[in-house]
Amino acid sequence: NIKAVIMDEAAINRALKRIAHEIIEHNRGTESLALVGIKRRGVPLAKIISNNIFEIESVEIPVGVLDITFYRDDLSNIDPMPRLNNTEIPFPVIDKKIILVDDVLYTGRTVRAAIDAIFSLGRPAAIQLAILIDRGHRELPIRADYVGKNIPTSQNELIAVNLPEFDQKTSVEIHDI
Ligand code: 3GP
Ligand code: 5GP
Ligand code: MG
Repeated sequence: NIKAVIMDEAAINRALKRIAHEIIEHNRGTESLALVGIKRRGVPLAKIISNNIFEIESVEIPVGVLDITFYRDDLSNIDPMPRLNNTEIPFPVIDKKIILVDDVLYTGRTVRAAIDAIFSLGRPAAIQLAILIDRGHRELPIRADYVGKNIPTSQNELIAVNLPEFDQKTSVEIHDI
């Protein structure tokens, strides 16, 4: 049950360009940077950010993929512990500045699991977090370094992030459950 469109395609593209600039500024360039998208929708976002950085700096930042899902025994039951399914990180994480990318930041449990997964592969120089939407309701001391948009939500609202790989449109919407 859709309540409002919060970002259209132009707004999403502007936010992802700004985040690319912020990443370069914050890290004083692109040295040692690597992006890791969290499946599913964090992956196309990480690729767009990598493309945006290439347009600004002419440097190709590698993109890895982490698959962290919440175990569900039915559609309404989400296990509080997210579990790691799959990693495709085609570069050594040792001494890299890893930027995790996800669509929505909520409790922070997915990001915690992602940090664990990175550390199981080696010791990075740093881990940073880029997120398209921060919807609040954190249950862990985790915050994002780069935020597309803060959207305060209630627990019975849902943020729909629509991206071409998975959806017929490009937008961010608020829904009632
Ligand atoms: P996505 O990463 O492709 O967007 O978290 C697994 C998937 O379930 C996500 O897919 C996300 O879109 C969707 N999802 C929607 N609402 C929720 C929610 O409240 N909690 C979790 N864990 N996932 C949600
Ligand atoms: P967290 O682990 O922070 O609670 O939740 C983050 C993960 O759950 C993200 O990967 C995101 O895809 C999903 N998620 C949580 N809430 C929402 C939401 O309202 N909308 C969407 N699209 N995904 C959500
Ligand atoms: Mg996600």
